[in-house]
Amino acid sequence: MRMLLRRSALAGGAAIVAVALLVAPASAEKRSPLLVEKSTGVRTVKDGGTIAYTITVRNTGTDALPSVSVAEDLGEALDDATYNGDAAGPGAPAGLGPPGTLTWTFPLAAGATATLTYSLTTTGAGDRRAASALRVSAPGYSSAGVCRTVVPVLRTGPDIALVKNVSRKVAMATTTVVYRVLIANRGDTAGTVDVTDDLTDVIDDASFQKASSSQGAAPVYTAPRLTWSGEIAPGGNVTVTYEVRVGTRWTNAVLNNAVTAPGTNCVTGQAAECRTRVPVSSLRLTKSGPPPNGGPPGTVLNYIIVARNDGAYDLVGDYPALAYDDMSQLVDDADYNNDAAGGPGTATWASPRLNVRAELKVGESTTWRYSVTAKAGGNGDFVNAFRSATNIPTDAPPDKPLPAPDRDDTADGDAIGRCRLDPPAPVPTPPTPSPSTSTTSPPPPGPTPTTPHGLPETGGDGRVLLGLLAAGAVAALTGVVLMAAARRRRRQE
Ligand SMILES: [Ca+2]
Ligand SMILES: [Ca+2]
Ligand SMILES: [Ca+2]
Repeated sequence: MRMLLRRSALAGGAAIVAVALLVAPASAEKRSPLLVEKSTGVRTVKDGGTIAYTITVRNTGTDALPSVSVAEDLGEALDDATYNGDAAGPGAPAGLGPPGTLTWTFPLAAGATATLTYSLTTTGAGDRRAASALRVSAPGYSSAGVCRTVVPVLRTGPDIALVKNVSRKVAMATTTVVYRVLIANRGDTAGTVDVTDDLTDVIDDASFQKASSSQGAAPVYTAPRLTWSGEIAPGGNVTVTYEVRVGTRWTNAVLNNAVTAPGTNCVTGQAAECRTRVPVSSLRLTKSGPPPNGGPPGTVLNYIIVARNDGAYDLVGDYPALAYDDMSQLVDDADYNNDAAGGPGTATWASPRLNVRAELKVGESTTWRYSVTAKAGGNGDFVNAFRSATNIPTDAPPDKPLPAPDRDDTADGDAIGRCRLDPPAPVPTPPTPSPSTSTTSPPPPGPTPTTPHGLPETGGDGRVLLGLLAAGAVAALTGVVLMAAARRRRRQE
């Protein structure tokens, strides 16, 4: 199958046409005669497989080109593959030149096509993207950009990947938190895996409860690590499940842990799919006030209530800090004076409760003072209690999926690129100061505009287009200068 990437050529062609219509300088109408196509032959390759490249360079012009240079930069492929020493075609190189580049140099007659080939064999090392970048140049023509191809290198053998999910976004005291580690083999042969979850930063706030696996051996918990080892058939998977229970006292109020397994996506456990973090929410309430025997009727009794977010979860938005001072056992002995003062947040009286609401980030607190006046007729117990009514999310975070396996249908798998050389870019001629050209700015100083080195295949169109527009602008200025010179000649005649 052959696919052509035409964007560069189309965008460049459109730009040239536009400039030509505006000023029509003769030098800008001449298009590059070189048509370059590159094929990798395959969209993907497996470990140990071969990528056979074919590059065709056709001189579509009417003049022979004495020297065409084709340089293929293998810098991003040699981490994944070895060069087979088989470059062929006119002017084929004897070997790789520094830095990992194959260069063919040859003459090309008008209408002729040169076919250049070489191959790589993948090693299973590297970043699994065999990328190569082609530049073509000829005297009088600068390279319009780079034909960059990327061939994904697929694994052979087992391909074991893990993902770990958890049952709660947020926990609180006594919450049971359930972890599920899915271990899947997407490869073409069975593979063994050793999975470890270090629970050091979990069991400082929670206690380990139990663990199980969907098949194979049972997980083993030896504090602080949970481990599971086993073989997984190609296409098979195992789920290891385990539970912890948050305590009522904790260290850093965060259940933070990661699975690790050599030879998988979780070698270090740093990838997001390998980790979970469950904050523990807590609102610590304190209260100071008079002794519970209160005082004789008419005595004013003062209270201070404080709510502090001492967990690791911000109590804001839909889940603010909520607490209430329950005076149901006090109102028979005293009247609330409707004088709550403090903050942040609000304190509102709804007999027999004083309700406190505040947005408290981790570490923040809200403080309120109020008073009651003792009265006769009660049972003499001046009892009230400050309690939390805070809600937290009880749902699970969205399940993370397994990371995508090496696939053969990614956009990066476009295996065939096409590029075309720039039209000739005339050397800018400094304008002669003259009234007839005074409305035009001088052309930019310096060398002929060229395309920046290292243009990627994707995202390069705009830069190529800019380069072409710059060349067109220079050409337009040259056209103005030529017309001015013609007018001067006519005046002199
Ligand atoms: Ca690579
Ligand atoms: Ca912890
Ligand atoms: Ca009472």
